[in-house]
Amino acid sequence: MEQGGAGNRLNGCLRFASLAGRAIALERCTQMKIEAITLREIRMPLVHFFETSFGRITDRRILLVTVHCDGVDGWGECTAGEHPFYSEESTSTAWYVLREYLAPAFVGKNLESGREAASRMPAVRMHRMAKAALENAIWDAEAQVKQLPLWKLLGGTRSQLPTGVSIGIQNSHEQLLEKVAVEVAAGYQRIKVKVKPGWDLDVLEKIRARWPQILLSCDANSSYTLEYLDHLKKFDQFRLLMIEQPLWSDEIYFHAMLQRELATSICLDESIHHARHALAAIEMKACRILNIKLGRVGGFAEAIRVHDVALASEMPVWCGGMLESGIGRSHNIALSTLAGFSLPGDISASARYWHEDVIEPAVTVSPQGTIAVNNAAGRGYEIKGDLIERLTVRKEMIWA
Ligand code: OSB
Ligand code: MG
Repeated sequence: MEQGGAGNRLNGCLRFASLAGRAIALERCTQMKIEAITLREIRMPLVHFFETSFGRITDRRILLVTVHCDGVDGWGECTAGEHPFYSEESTSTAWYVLREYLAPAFVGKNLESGREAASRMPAVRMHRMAKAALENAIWDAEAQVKQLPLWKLLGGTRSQLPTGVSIGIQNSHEQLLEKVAVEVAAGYQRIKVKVKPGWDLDVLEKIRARWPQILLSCDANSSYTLEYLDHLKKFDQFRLLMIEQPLWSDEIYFHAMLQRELATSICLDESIHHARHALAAIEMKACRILNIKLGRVGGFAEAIRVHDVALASEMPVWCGGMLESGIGRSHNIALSTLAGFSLPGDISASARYWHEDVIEPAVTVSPQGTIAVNNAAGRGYEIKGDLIERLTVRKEMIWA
């Protein structure tokens, strides 16, 4: 709904008309003018290091985006890592793309919705985590303007979310088993461990011996090739819920070849950037489960499309995590309320990552391993502005 002059524009409000002396809601007017966009980088030390097949990290450098639109601030988190190892993006490349291309295309513009923002992204190839940070901030603002919980705006229906944990590679098997014990005792519904050649069969064997019944999966982050076929077949004995992204990060077809040889279900993470990839993977039978990450697919609009494609094929999905601060975490929670998110997600409690999270309340998980979705308008968690200021190491405001 493009409107005429400024006087005609009613920003972020319910428009009422008085009819026969009674006020009735005519329409929800959500024209949002983006006055400015703030980019900031915060540094947050992790409670415990996190190690995958591509390395160990102890401190996060997180890029946050704030869209300022008449009285409402929408927040988005960029899930790019410190280094371009999980994907080609990093905190620094996302800053560059947001600063030079994405933010300038949106400041001074009127938008109705996060979905519209997705359709108006400038023609920058890839850099989906940078785009997602901005698009998701606009959805966050839209939910506040409409006074709706973000999860309802997305079309979610679930109110109790099954939750799992992702446990990185540790210094020793003993240290890993201790970590698993802590998370099982906390009630998490699914334990996922990182694997790579040299940290796989022994580890899974020890976990299974001690916990024969838990829902267990593993994530290789692309650390195997088809030369490991016989080795990967040995994973079948552990009755895993899935093996996540065993092969190359840019491959779908060869995962289909591998899936035919394994009893264990493959779950794709890195390979899926959008709904067409999801459809291709489903058609090729390259996996039986999909991990959906907001940043990897470029934001809420595409994440919903990936979800819809999977749901139509009855392929279960779950929400992946990228060691997010509370802001990204709250968005992951909102996404996980969609009907197809039937498997436990990596959306675990704030305290597993941070001494103090940047949102209030912190995300907590019940002894049954669920997160209760709250009904407050917007993302459902307040921003701790003072803490974020203290954690900020660089900040730039972009005006029209
Ligand atoms: O592959 O899921 C992954 C973290 C960084 C990069 C890739 C991955 C992960 C995780 C962390 O597994 C999940 C979490 O946020 O707890
Ligand atoms: Mg993964």
